[in-house]
Amino acid sequence: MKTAYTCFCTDVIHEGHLNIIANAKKYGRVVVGCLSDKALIRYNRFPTVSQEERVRLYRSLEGVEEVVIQDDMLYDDVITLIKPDYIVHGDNWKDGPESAIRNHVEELLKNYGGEIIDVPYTYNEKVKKIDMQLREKLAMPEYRRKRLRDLIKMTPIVKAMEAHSGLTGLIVEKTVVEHEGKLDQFDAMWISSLCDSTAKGKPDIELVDMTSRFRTIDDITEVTTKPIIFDGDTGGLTEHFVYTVRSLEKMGVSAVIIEDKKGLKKNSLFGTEVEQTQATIEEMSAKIAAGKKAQLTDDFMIIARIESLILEKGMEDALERAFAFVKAGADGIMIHSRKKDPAEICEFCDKFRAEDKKTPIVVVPSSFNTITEEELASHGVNIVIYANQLTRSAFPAMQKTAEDILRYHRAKEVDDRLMSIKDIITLIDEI
Ligand code: SPV
Ligand code: MG
Repeated sequence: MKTAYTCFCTDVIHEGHLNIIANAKKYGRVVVGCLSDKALIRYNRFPTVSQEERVRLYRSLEGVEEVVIQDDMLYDDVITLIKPDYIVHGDNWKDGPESAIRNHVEELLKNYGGEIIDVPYTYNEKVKKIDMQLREKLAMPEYRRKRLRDLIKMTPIVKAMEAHSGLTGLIVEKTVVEHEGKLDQFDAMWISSLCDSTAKGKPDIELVDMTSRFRTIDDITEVTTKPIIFDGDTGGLTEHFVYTVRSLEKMGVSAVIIEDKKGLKKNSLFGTEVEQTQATIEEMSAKIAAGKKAQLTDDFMIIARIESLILEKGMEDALERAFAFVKAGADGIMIHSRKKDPAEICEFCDKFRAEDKKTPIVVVPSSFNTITEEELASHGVNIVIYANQLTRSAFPAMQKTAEDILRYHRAKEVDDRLMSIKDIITLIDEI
């Protein structure tokens, strides 16, 4: 008897999946692969049910004889293991980034005469609605909030990209690339004080008030599902910070990062070029402890950001603060640096990890941008934040367009580098 294999990465079975099984059955014994959590989060949307539940769900389907775990979005391992005669898939993988996976499967099957069966993709109102319902579930505060803690467990390094508007939120939500045969996407969003302020034409000095910052969160949560890490600046007065924690939890934000500075906060990338005052260990610890006491859910994280390297106070000071802030209740440590060389960040991470194996470490490699995610993970980093790159790429593009229209007294010269009218009007999904 021949074997027909199909890989599922869904939490809900609809007629499209049943159609795949029915087609696979025509070719042989049906084996379904359950894409593992680890692979799923790179490839598809975040799961709303556990890997074990997905296996149980697929096993319960009529016509399915066996369910195996597929641990990688590429099929190498699973093909070696079961040598299926047929790989059955919706024909939607013929286009877009997924086509790289199809091409790879085609090569693997050539080795022993296996065949791909592309089944016409089922897309109707009912399937569309199920898809929308799943998205809505993920966007709910209680799902979104806990997703960051889940991701830290699921992936070697969580990748967060800045968002400061609905549109940038959509870019972080939807951008998927294919590179060396694998798909990848961002895991989370960073609501940067720098970019949120800049988008409003204001300096990054805690001038944009919390109500306005919350409005930005609302704009983003309206159109996305990915978890949010909020840049809480200094956290403000402890008496205010406790209210901020409650509001953020309620909105479904996963984490707030507060930095150990007081008085007039300036952006860290100014370093010692401007006057900035570091809070004492006692002051910052009291703020963290008050925030943790105010927090109502188990999901939310308060992450302490250490500015000792930025303010040139030395490695020992940074480490002393890190251990003290964890003791005060911090759920994670962000260590910042504005050096181009990542050496001091790596040294901090190695020394911190020597004593604390589990508290998540967060870094923001804006200046030390040569280090790769893999290298950061090897030093024990759990979250990498790309804090401002979307803003920094959009700004010069807009400025040049404005200049060129002024220069040429018409828009023709800039048109080639603009998104087409058709693309811009279809960019936002209709309900
Ligand atoms: C931000 O993005 O606002 C940050 C990170 O706080 S940094 O600008 O590097 O200080
Ligand atoms: Mg900031």
